[in-house]
Amino acid sequence: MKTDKSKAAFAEAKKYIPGGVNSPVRAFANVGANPLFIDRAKGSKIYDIDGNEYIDYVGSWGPMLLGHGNERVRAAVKAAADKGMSFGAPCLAETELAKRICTTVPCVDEVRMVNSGTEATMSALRLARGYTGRNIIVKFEGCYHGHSDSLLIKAGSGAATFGAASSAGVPEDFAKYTLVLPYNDTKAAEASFEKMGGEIAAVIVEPVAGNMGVVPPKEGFLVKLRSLTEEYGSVFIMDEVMTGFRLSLSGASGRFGVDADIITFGKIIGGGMPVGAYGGRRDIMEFVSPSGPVYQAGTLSGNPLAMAAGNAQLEYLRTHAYIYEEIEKKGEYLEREFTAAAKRNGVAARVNRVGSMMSVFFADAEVTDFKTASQSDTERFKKYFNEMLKRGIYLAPSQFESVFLSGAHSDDDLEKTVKAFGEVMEIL
Ligand code: HOZ
Repeated sequence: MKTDKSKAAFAEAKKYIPGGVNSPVRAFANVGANPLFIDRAKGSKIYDIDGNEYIDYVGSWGPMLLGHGNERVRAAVKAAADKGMSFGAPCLAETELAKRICTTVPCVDEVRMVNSGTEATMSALRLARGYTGRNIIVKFEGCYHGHSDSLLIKAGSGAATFGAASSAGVPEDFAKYTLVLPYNDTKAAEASFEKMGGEIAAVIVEPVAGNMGVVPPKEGFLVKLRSLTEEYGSVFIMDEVMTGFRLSLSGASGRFGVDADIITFGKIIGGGMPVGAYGGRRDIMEFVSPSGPVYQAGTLSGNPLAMAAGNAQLEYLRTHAYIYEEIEKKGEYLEREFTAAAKRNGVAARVNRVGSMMSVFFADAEVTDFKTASQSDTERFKKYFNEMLKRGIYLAPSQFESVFLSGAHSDDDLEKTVKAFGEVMEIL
């Protein structure tokens, strides 16, 4: 596999962009490799600028549930582009997308469009604080909710990858309002609410953690968070940037049957374009400006191209909902075969999966929170990542991310992936 062009492109990029990338995990630093510069993508495949083809399990970090370049999404974006790139004024496609979300996700009455998951979670926190008149936010160790100040504390994803779970530049005065608890620990949540429940504005959680690798919620964890927040009058925020419209049409909240007060969405509702949104109970959402006193704004919010892509993708999912069952089966297949291959070769590995999200941890013990995720063998992951890449399988370049399956992954793709995994386990 020749990657000379990607190597040269990275060297050039480093002259003008910090670390050569516009988002840290992409630098491949943690897996000791040179990032691949991508030329194009179609269906389940991506192609780098050296002309190599890979089966893509990153899917732009989740939104490509239909695979890359879905015809209907592309056609919708092209048609919208012909009418104008940005208006900074209301357009019909915004209401259409908002209505789709509100009618599909039961606990969302109203929704505000923004441009990214980070904006969605940051705005949801401000709203929760404005609504409750309280300051404290509860988050869980290893969960990542974007890079705003209150949330970049003991965070997963790139923060965990680069070994600095809390960022420089976050004033202690801000950090003191963020209470970090272990994921899946209902006792810790109960104890915190008993101690200071009246001061807690919101609990924010990834209903299936995807940014410390995939960690499913234990039975009763989400239900307990729901009941505690209800009892103490705090706002329950489910961050569905990864799981929304992925784990079911109504996301993780629908899949597990647990309602939230606010749900945050990310790029999946924009068909991969820069979109985020936060939505929820009407009485809370009515606190958002111009209806209420919590200010949040943006010229590109509700951008016509992004709305067109989102409407096309969500309409496709609504009318092809069998995709969810198909992807579930693909996930089951990979989980089963990966687990068996690791066992056959005596490799200590744990495969965590929920639906189309999956992670392989090189660990003896079950991975249920950030502590156990961090105990996995990241050196082994590094070798695994590079050997899979050599065999044409493009995985997220970090132990603390997820595999994302799509409707476009074919049986042939999956078989090739299982074959590659088996070969890699033999040499690991
Ligand atoms: N933090 C993102 C994954 N959880 C990575 C985003 C990117 O590099 O595009």
